[in-house]
Amino acid sequence: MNTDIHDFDVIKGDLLQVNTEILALFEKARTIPGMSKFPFDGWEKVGHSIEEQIHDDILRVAVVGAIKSGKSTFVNSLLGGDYLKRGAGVVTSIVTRIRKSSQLTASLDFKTWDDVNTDMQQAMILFPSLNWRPDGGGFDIRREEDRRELGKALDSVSVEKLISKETLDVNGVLLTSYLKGYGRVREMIGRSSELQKFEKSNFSRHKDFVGDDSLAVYLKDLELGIPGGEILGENIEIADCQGIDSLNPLHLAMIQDYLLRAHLIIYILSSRTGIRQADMRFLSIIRKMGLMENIFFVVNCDFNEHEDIDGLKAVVARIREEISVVKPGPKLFTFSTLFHLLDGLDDTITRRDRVRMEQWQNEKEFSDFSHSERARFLSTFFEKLTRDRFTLLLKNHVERVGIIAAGLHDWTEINNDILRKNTEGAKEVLTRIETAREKLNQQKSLIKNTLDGTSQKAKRELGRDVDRFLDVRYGDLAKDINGFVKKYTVDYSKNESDIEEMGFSTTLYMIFQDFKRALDRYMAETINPRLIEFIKKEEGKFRDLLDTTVNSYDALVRDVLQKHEETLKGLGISSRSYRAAEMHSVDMEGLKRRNALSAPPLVSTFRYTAKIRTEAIMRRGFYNVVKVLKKLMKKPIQNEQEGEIFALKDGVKRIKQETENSIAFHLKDYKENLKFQYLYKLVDSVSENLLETLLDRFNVFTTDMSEMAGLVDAEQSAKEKAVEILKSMEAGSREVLEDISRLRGEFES
Ligand SMILES: Nc1nc2c(ncn2[C@@H]2O[C@H](COP(=O)(O)OP(=O)(O)OP(=O)(O)O)[C@@H](O)[C@H]2O)c(=O)[nH]1
Ligand SMILES: [Mg+2]
Repeated sequence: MNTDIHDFDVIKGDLLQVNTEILALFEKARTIPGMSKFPFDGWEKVGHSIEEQIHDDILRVAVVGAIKSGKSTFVNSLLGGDYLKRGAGVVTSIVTRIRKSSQLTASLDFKTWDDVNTDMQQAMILFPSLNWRPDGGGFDIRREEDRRELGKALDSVSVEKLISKETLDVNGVLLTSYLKGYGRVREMIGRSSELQKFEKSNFSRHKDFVGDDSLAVYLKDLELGIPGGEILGENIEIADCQGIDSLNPLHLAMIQDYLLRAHLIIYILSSRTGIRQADMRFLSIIRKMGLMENIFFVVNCDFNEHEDIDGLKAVVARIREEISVVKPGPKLFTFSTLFHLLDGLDDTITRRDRVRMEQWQNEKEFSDFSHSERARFLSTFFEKLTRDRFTLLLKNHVERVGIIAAGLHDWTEINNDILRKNTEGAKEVLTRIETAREKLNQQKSLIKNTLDGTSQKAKRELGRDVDRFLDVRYGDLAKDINGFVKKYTVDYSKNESDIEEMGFSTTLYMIFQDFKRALDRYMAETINPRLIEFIKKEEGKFRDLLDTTVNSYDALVRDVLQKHEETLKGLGISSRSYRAAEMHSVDMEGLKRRNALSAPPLVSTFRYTAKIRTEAIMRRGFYNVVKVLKKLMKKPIQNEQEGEIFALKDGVKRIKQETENSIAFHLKDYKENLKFQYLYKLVDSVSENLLETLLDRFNVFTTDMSEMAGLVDAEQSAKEKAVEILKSMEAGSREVLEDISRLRGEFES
């Protein structure tokens, strides 16, 4: 197969053309005299939906890697322009998705006020000096009083103090960012649509949003439409993901969610740092998620960092060796993303960059190497992408269109044969066909019923597995998470000085933050990959069941059709050119993509904190309790802290209890969503599709022939007109069949 980048677009165009021609043939059938009931409703619908799917279906390419490894620069160099913000913020971050579009467009999707408030409330759990809500009502950033109180609370605990505790307090920064950006986004959120677009010359204004934490924190999603240049093809989405060693495990989960829907991964490394621990951690997560099949590695090299080309090659060799541990025989390429980006920018480049550029250009050895490596990357990568787009996005449609065209062709032949007979003969044949048709319809419902039975069985089995795996008490995941919570230990020795310095509630808050961070990380790095592994296993189980089902049904359908054809032959209807095409296994991935079916987001596994009740941990009048405790203790208390440490331990116990409860609540939620929002829907849509495809082949024989009976009696001129139309339809469908067989050829090799 020739894998020119543009081949995909050409074949896609051809397929669309063929589909249009078939739709036109249906239109033609409408003009047959006396044809009041249209026999091709079903096929026509399929034709239209195929058209839609061919346009909308998309393959996703995820660009990932450690922080500041040059991901955004890489994507820009691929697109040939400085479209993405380079060196964006750290605290908030979203996956930036890029698609081809007729003009530059940045679509910013804002969180709703509900999202924002929920987000903030979660961050406020145990936040010191925030037990001020007398009515316990929810925080609402739109209320001035709430903003003022939060501002005061933030000031009073002094975020700097928290930051100075080495662990940058994510929540503090998050809350501060929300408050800071409120004035500027107030107008934009809450409009009927939360989507804000920056188009054409305004396009680059989106960078102000992405680059400013206090604005970016309000974003839910960002999609860029780029006219594309030579690289960005149709039906592709490229996603620039944030650096994975960010402080926030939630961001890792967001990337995991994208990776699950992605088809190809490009992993960017920096030659300056080589493989870091964060890389190894992330790569092993990718492996655990079962996503190592389609991964490309790009070592982003900085010419200035290496003595000479041999020095660089030595670094790359070491990187290759290290990657091989998790991915043997990695596809690895080494070039400077910034060099190629600047190289492609021409006049828009700054003076400083130009100087840098020219210096790099003069380093012949480096720049030659980089050029050849980039070329090698582009050809390998696009060959893979083009090939995959053929097989994943088009192949199934070609098959389906083929079945429809063959059916249509047969229909015209059958009717032609009937009309050619004398009136008596034709009527006789039509009656016999009608009887055969009824039999066929019975077989059809039989197939439908058994298939329904199969999908019920699948649901029962999958449901049972899910219930077991995600059981909140005895399930594997629950046991492990609770084990983690129980084993988590706090070193109280350093807390004495903390209490003295920051007060009791701030200290407890800090302990909670450390605990939450550790647990979140455990969820993202250990629990989520296992969850994915499980879901994949269940999908595989379903697929196996399907394969057996498809095979046996396919045999059944062929058998029935063959018998029917023999009946027709006995009636003097010429034998068919059409042979029921072999059924291919169900395109489950395609159905998932097109119906937007995906497992409940992993990001949601972090929502457990939403259920943690601050008041259950920080009881009202807590300090009084401490005093009571002090009094109750037999020996006189040595110092203030002793009692407070005791109270702290009590607080930690409560934190753990609350966490376990909320995790149980959350797992139950996830379990139900996994079944009802994903697996069962998947079973339904796959069975529906399977039935449709199986029955496509019956269609030609089960269309209502009563119209034809009318025609047989019609005047000679009407009959002649009908025959003429049928003839031209037959010729048209034959041509279409030839086109399709040529298209099929494109997929082979
Ligand atoms: N000197 C030098 N700078 C580079 C090179 N590659 C990228 N940069 C710069 O490094 C900065 C970070 O690069 P980005 O492309 O934003 O990195 P990133 O991986 O997208 O970063 P995050 O998204 O924040 O994780 C940008 O200002 C780039 O211009 C290089 O080879 N040499
Ligand atoms: Mg970036």
